[in-house]
Amino acid sequence: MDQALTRQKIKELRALVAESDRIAVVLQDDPDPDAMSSAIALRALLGRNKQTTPIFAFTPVTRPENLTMAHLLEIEVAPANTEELRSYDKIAMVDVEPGYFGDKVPRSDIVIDHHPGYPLGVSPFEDVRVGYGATATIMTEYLVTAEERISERLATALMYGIRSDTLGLSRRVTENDIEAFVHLYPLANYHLLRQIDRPELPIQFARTLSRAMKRLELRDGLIVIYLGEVERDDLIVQIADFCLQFEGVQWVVVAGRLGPNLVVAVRNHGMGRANAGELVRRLFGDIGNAGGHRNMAKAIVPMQSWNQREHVTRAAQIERRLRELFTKGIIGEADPTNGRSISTNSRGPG
Ligand SMILES: [Mn+2]
Repeated sequence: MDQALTRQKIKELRALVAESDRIAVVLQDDPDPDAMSSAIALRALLGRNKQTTPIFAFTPVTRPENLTMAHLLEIEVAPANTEELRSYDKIAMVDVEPGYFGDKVPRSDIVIDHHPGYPLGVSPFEDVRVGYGATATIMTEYLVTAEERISERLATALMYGIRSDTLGLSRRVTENDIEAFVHLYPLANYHLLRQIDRPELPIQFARTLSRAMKRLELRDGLIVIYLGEVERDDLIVQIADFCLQFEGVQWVVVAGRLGPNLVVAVRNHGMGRANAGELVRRLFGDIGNAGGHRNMAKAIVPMQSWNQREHVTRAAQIERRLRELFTKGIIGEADPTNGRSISTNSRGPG
């Protein structure tokens, strides 16, 4: 950690903010743990509370783990509105940059982020550390350097933020992220972390799951399951993670119908060239939202668009067709000469 730089930044930040300023912290849509934890860390660093420094986002938190986190750690994210934001003395952005919002956010005074690809020199205070795995790491460095007390709640939030942005310290993680994580470790509350990690499954889901497990078939290292109608997105994701644990499994595709959409979660063990994110973009980019990383990806396709392209609607047919698509897709991925890469403007998870 570069303490001299961080110390300088803290000085700049504190000089910019007047005691009487009302500050709005604006987060990316559907805020994630890194964003939420960074927001409450900024508040702590500036010695503020939720009245003087509220947190906003244009769309609410939706992922169940993130909702659980917000609930257990008492992080309130209010709906943002351009007009209302104008009334604040300062606008801060953490884990996101002005370019993300376009005209929706009237001004930006403070930007702390780790995402690449945005122009600098837009806001009076900027600290963008593109190499970092999480904004929560930057915020932890601020708090440590400023010798601020890190409460149990804040430590738990920041640790969860770092962990979720780096997939448990396995993706895009730097020494700095690990150092911050280790610092937070003794301060965090493990009981709360466990509660955030393992959201309860609805009891009626047991039946859906048992039907799916009965059909489970491993072919070419690939498991494909279509769950039919599910009530929550994370049920699809949890089953995908679960199936990846079976012996001999290299790829898992779990899909379900959530409201009007077909949601497809993809996992792999990351061997060879195969890239889950590229694969879902290639398979579903034309009819829905698809993206992700090497080892995990997701597609959300309106059922109507799926029907128009695939002409299959019965559960067994959907499962069969998904297997066909992915079997072909994975074999295609393994052949480097066939590796088309399609660009996308989706940020993907994280
Ligand atoms: Mn982040």
